[in-house]
Amino acid sequence: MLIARYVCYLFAFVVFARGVKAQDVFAAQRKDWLQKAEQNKPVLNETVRKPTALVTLVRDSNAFQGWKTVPAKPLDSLYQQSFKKQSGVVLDFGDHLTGFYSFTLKARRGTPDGPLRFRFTFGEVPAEMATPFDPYPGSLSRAWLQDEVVTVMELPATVTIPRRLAFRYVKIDLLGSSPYFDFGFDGMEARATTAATKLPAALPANTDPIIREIDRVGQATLKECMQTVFEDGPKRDRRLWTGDLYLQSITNAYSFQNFALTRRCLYLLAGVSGENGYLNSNVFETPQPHAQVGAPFLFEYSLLYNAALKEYLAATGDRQTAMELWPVAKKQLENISRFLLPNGMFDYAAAAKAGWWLFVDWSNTLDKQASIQGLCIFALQETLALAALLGKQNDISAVPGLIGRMTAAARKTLYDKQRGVFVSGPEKQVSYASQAWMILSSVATNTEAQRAIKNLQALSSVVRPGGPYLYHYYIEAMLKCGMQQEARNELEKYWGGMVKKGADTFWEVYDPANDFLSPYNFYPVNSYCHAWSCTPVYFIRKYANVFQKD
Ligand code: RAM
Repeated sequence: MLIARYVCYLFAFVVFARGVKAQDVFAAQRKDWLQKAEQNKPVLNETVRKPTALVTLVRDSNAFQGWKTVPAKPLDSLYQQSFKKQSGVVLDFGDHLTGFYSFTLKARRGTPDGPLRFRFTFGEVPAEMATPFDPYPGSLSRAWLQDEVVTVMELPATVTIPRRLAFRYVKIDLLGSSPYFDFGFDGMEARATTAATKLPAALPANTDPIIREIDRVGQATLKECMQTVFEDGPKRDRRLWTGDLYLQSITNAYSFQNFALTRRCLYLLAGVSGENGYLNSNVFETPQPHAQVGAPFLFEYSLLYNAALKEYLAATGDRQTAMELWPVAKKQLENISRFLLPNGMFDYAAAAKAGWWLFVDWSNTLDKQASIQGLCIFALQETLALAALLGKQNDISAVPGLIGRMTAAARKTLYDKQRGVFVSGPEKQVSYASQAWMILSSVATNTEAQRAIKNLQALSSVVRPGGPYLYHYYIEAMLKCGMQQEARNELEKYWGGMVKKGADTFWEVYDPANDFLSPYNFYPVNSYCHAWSCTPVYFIRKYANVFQKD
C-alpha cells in the first residue's frame, strides 16, 4: 500500500517535472521566427581585393601601440623574386577587409621535391604583426589570433585559407622549404564580403574634414561587421550580440539601410530565446542558430532588444514584424520587477548575486546601481513607445506607473542635489555611466543634466568611460539635454583620436591614455573593427545640424 503510494508520488513528480520543462513560452512561434530569420539572410556582396604595397614595420612611440608601417619595396618585387630571402615580408591591402584569402605559388628553379610550409599572420592594426602571440596571456581563445600555418605539398598551387579573416596587413614567414628547388609567389587576393550594398548619401561639401573622416571610418566599421548577421567584430567574436545590434541597427537606419538584416537579427534572437522566454545575450548562426549554453543572462541587453525593435519599426513601418515580436518585448519587462525593491529601486546587488550579468561598460571599478536603474526606466519608456506605435498600450498598462515609481526612487536615492550629480552604490560613486543613464531615462531634468555633465569635468574621482560602447550613451545623453556643441567636441576628440592614431575601422576598446588596454589581458586579441564603435555615423547623420555644419 505504502509502496503503491510512493510510486504514485514518483509518477506525479515525473509528470510535473516534465511538464515544467516542456513549458517553452514561445514553443509555438520559434520555428516560424527562425524561418523568417533564414528568409531574410542576406546574399553577401563580394569584391576581389589585392595587396597594394609591401611595408616595413617600424617602432614609433608616437604611433598607436608603438608600431607603424612605412612603404618598403614595390609590390612586384614579391612576385618577381625567390621567396626564400623574403621571409617575414609584410603586405598591406590598403584598407580593412573581411573575407577569404588565397595565394598562388610557382616553382622558379629545380623540381619541387618536398613540401613548403608558411605562417601567415593577419592583422587589423600594425602592432598585431609585431607582437609575439606566445606565450599567450589572454583570457579568450588563443585561436582568435589570426596566424595560420599552411603546408603546400605540390607546385604550382593556389591555396585558400579556409578560415574567414579580418585584416589589412598580412605577414608571411617561411617555416620550411627544400634546398633543391626555388619558388615564389605568383599572386594573391582576398574575396571580401559584406551585407552592406547601398551607399549612404555623401555629406555636404562644407562638413568639417575631421567629421568627414570619422564618418568614413565609422561607415567602414559597420560595413565590415555586416555579414550574415550584424557581427560584433569580424575578427572576434563574429557573432550577434543584442547590445551591439541595437547600436548597429540604428546606425544602419541612417546609412546602409539594410533593414532585412536587422529583421533577420531580431527574429534570430527571438527564435533562440530561452524556454523561459527571456533573450540570450548573443547568438551563433551555424550549423543551426543557437545560443551559448550556460552563458550568464545579460539583463540590460535583453531590455535593449525592445529599443532595437522600436527603432526598427519607426524606421521601416514594418508593423507585421513588430507585431509578431511584440510578445517577446513584453516578456522581457518581467525581469525588471523580479528584483524591484518596495521603494522602487532595482536591487542590482541581488540580481548580480543571482548570476545576472550587468554590463554597462568594460570597467572594474564602475558601480552599476544608477546605470541599471536608468537602463530599466529607458527600456520601459522605449517599450511604451513601441506599444503606442502598435496600439498595444493595454498589454502593458502597469508600465507608466512603474516608470513613475522607479523615476521617483532614482531621484530620491541617487540625486545629490548639493553636488549636482547622480551617485551610485554604497560609496556614492560618481561616474559618466551614471550621469548618462540618468539623463537618457529622463530621471534628470535638462537643467540637472547639463549641470551634472559639467560637474563631471570638475570633480576629481570620477569613473570615466572604459570604451566606445559607453561613449555612445554619453554623447547621446549630451545631445538629449541640449549640450550639442559639447557632444560634438567629445565625439571629435574621442573618435577623432582614433582617426589620428591611424584607425581604418573603429576599435572595441579605446582609452586615449592607454593604447594597451584590453578586457582580455592581451591587446592583440581586442577587436579593431567593432560594432559598438560605429555610431558616429548615426550621430553625424541624425543630428545633421550639429555635426554637418563647418
Ligand atoms: C564582448 C564583445 C561584444 C559585447 C560583449 C558584452 O564579447 O565585445 O561586443 O557585446 O562583450
